[in-house]
Amino acid sequence: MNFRKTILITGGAGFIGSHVVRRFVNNYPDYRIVNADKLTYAGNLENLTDIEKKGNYFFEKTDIVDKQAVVKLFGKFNFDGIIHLAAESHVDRSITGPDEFVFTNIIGTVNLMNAALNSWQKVFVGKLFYHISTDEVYGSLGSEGMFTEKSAYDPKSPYSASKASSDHMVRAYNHTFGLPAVISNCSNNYGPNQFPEKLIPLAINNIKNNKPVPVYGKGENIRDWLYVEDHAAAIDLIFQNGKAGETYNIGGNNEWKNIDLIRLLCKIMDKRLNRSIGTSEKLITFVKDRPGHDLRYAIDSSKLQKEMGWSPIPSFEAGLEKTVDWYLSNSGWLENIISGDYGKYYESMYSGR
Ligand code: NAD
Ligand code: TDX
Repeated sequence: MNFRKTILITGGAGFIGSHVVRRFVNNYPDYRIVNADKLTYAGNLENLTDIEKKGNYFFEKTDIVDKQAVVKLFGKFNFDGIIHLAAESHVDRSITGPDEFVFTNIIGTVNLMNAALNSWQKVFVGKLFYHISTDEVYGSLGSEGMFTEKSAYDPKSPYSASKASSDHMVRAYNHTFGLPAVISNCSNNYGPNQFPEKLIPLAINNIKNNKPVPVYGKGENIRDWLYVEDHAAAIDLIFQNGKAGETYNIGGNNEWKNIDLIRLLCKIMDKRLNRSIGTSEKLITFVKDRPGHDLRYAIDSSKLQKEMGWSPIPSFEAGLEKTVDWYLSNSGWLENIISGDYGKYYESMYSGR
């Protein structure tokens, strides 16, 4: 088949990447979608079983830190667009082991941009390098205000510092070499297929198994939660309509204190597991805080809403219920993770906390 475009999606076996791959494979049958992923602990091809046999989907096991592997990948395919999601993504892991964050998030991004420049040879018509980033690059907010595209960068964790560095490199490549690049910075995602190191799936798994639900500090930190399919829809819009050199903020307009979110989740779990109301809440356990824990994130996504007509789903409770239902009816997916190295990770991160 003759494909109209060939698109590289990096990190497509991860949480957000798998939703982006699925959306593009299904919505654009005339695009060849190449998912390049190293399959780290967070990469899981089980996330894509429903589309893996489609004729426009291709998987390449690739480590983006390996320069030669990246050059080889770009030699094999002539990419028109790159949607770059591959990253080390968990803040707690960046505190216990920052090096991998520097390698993958910074060097990996530079390797991809060098390969794109080399492949496109200054003929940039119809080409785009789209870098997926996070609201954490802006640092932490007090009780007022929201991050806009103009907010100053002030990253506070090794994770956010590595993402901020990669954002700076993308802007520098755009400015210096003319690489047609866009960046989006998104708030906390939740939904099906999220690795259970992150707050919501970790809590769902622990509540289900009657284990303590660890809440850092007093549970007063605030995050702006966005359903993962809303992020994938925003990525699609920005990939099709975004202007090179621009940045777009993506957020749920949905701020929750961690403790209030966990209480809501406990109520939903009580209903779904036919437990009397209040049973799951008893599992909440306050534990030692994350070092340097950012207090509050909130994103102003009015630019994206105005320019591209994007908006997130209105009900967080409905999104959480869908998420809980997915985890409860995909217990095999969760078991496959829990039975691997996850036990060791959990022990090292939470015992004695
Ligand atoms: P994830 O950890 O679930 O998935 C990351 C994927 O990248 C995995 O499939 C992993 O195998 C792959 N990967 C890691 N290192 C690699 C390497 N060296 N080479 C090739 N592949 C590699 O992450 P996620 O939560 O889906 O996040 C995806 C992207 O979105 C990241 O860039 C992250 O910074 C960004 N982001 C995430 C959130 C969130 O709430 N999860 C919010 C905003 C932005
Ligand atoms: O066990 C926990 N207990 C707890 O209280 C965990 C894992 C987290 N928390 C807190 C820390 C945060 O305030 O819950 C909040 C959410 O934590 P995470 O799920 O680890 O997400 P966060 O640190 O906010 O970062 C996420 O959002 C931005 C993603 O992991 C990043 O990849 C993304 O860029």
